Amino acid sequence: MVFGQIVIGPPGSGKTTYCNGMSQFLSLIGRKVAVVNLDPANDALPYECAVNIEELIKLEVVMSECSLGPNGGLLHCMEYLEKNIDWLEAKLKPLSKDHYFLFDFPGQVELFFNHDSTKNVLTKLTKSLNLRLTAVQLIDSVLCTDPGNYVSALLLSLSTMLHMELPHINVLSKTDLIGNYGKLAFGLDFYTDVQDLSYLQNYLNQDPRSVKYRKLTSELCSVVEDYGLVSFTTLDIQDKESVGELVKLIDKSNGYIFAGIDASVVEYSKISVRQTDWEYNRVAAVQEKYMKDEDTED
Ligand SMILES: Nc1nc2c(ncn2[C@@H]2O[C@H](COP(=O)(O)OP(=O)(O)O)[C@@H](O)[C@H]2O)c(=O)[nH]1
Ligand SMILES: [Mg+2]
Repeated sequence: MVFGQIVIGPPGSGKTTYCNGMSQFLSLIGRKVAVVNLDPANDALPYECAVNIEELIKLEVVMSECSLGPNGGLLHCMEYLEKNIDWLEAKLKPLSKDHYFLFDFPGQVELFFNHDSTKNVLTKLTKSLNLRLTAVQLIDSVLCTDPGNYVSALLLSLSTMLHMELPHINVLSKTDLIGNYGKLAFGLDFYTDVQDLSYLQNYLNQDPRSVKYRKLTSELCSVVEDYGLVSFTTLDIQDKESVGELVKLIDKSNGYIFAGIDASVVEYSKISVRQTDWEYNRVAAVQEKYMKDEDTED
C-alpha cells in the first residue's frame, strides 16, 4: 500500500506552499516524501519535485497551439494527462515502493467538482499503484470575512467531496493572517464547525448586496446543512503543532496509522521543525530558474 495526499483548492489558497511545508514536516518525522507537481501553471516551485507534469505538457504551449485561455488550457492538460496516464504511472511506480506522495494540483476548482479527468486519473493510479489517498482541500481563511464568500466555500467543499469520492479534509489555510482581517462576525469555531448556518443568514440579510439572493442563499445553506458533511480544520503551515494535528487527521483518514509503517503516533511537539520561510523559498526558486534561463541563453 502506498499513502499520500492530493492537495486541492482555489488558486492562491496555498497548495504549493502547503506541499513545501508538509514535505519538510513529513521528512523530519522520517517519511520519504515525493512531491508530484500536476499543476502546469505552477511557474516557480519552492520544493524539490519528484515528478513534474511540465515534462509531459506545458500550459503555454497548449494555450498558444489550441487558442485556449488559462482555464480551458488547464482542462486540456488534465485530459491529456488522463490519455497519457502510462507516463505518470511509469514515473510513480519506482517511487511507490517506499515514498509517501503529495500531489500538488491546479486551482481550477471545476476540475474537482464537475470534470472527470482528474477523478479518472486518480482512480487509475489508485488501482495500479494500490494508493491510499486523502484529498486535502485548502480554503483561504480570508473567505470567512465575507458571508457570501464563505457560503461559496461551503458549496465548493461539499460538491468536491461528493464528486471526488475520496477521504476528504477541508482546511482553512493561512490562519496566521486571520488577525489581519479585522474582527470576524462569529468566533472561528462557527466557521470550522458549520453547525448552524441560520446565524449566518441573519448576518447576510444585513448586507444590501445579498438581499436579492436571500432566498437562494438560504436554500444553499440548507443543502449544505442537510448533507452534514462539511466541516473545517485550521492550518498555519508555519506552526509545527498545527501541521502535526493535520497529519494525524490525514493519517487516520487514509489509513496510514493502521498500516504499521512507522510510529506515526510520535509526539509532533517533540520534533524540532524550522519555520517554513515560503517567500524566501519562492524567491530563491525564481532566482535559480532565472539564472538557469540566463545560462542557457548564453
Ligand atoms: N501568510 C501566509 N501566506 C501564505 C500561506 N500559504 C501560502 N501563502 C502565500 O499565498 C500565496 C499563494 O500561495 P501558493 O502556495 O502559491 O498557492 P496555490 O496557488 O494554491 O498553490 C503565496 O504568495 C504564498 O506565499 C500561509 O500559510 N500564510
Ligand atoms: Mg500552486
